[in-house]
Amino acid sequence: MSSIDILMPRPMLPIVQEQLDAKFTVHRLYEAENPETLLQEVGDRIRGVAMSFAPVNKALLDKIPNAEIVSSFGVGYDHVNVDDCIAANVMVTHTPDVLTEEVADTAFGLLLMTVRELGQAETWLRSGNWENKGPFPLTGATLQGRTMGIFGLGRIGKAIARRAEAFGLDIHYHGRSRQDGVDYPYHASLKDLAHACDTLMIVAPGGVETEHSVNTEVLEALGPNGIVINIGRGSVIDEAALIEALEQGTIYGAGLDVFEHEPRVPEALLKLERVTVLPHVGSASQATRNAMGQRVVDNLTSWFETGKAVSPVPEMG
Ligand code: NAP
Ligand code: 8YV
Repeated sequence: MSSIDILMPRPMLPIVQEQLDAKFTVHRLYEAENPETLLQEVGDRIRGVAMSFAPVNKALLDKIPNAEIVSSFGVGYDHVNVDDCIAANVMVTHTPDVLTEEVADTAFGLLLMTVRELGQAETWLRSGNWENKGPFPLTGATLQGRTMGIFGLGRIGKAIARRAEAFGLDIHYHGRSRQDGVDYPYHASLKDLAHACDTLMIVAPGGVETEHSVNTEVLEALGPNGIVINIGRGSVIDEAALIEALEQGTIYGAGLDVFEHEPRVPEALLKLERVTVLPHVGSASQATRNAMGQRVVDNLTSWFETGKAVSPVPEMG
């Protein structure tokens, strides 16, 4: 397979780079002095793309007209224009399942941190306040008695629900349709879900369909005891509306692993006391990221050896 040319737009994990270098001829766009010149030189030879979060659309596909497959790192693939790929007859793959439990653990940790202000409590101790000023103030919120509304009850959403059940929380959900065999109450609209719960767990994918679906109306429906946790994609929340809702006390607090314009996080959000922020670390353990990287390699290898991918995105049928 060393005669097969692969494009790598951005750096990837060593586990990916080493295996791809051993199997294929890899062209690293990020190392090129002039990426456009590199694409002009090798574009016709490229048969596969290995990437993490780099945009893939018609503009790129036109420069690599013989591409057969885009192997994307991560389960979310909102950075890939799947319609453009289908039009160009290009397979798109992602890395589901191998990260599900890790991301659910992070989501639950983020929820606990947010409700009980654990990050703030640690800062209190580290900055000497415990010794100099006394105990950390009691938290206004508790996890006990909460009702969690899950927006996006898929693989990760269900793994979060299992954890929430163990903590005694009631669970409701919203998605595009009611799921067979799921007993949690279903809400056909996000606003109805927000009305029914006080803890909104966002684990839906990004993209145009979900963009800004958590807006002022939804936050008002969640109410003054409301906590928003976002482990899905930053684009799902109208960030300006969230900041306003937190500033006005429309909701109680928020825990965010993802943001609208990563890695930029608005100053106004960072100033708020009852907000916990994480730098998109949902899947970020070495073991899980390596498992995701292995899947990127396996998708490419399987495609070129057998003509079938291991984990195509659902739109591939
Ligand atoms: P999944 O199994 O496909 O679940 C996605 C869920 O969202 C499904 O239940 C689906 O239900 C719902 N959904 C999809 N499109 C929707 C829409 N337009 N409107 C409303 N609901 C919609 O995916 P997953 O493996 O659980 O991953 C979910 C997302 O988590 C990823 O797409 C990614 O953005 C995010 N993620 C974040 C991190 C992180 O590090 N923070 C890590 C991994 C994943 P219906 O089909 O019934 O609508
Ligand atoms: C990764 C993710 O952080 O899988 C996803 O959708 O958001 C995360 O697991 C991301 O893909 C890294 O680029």
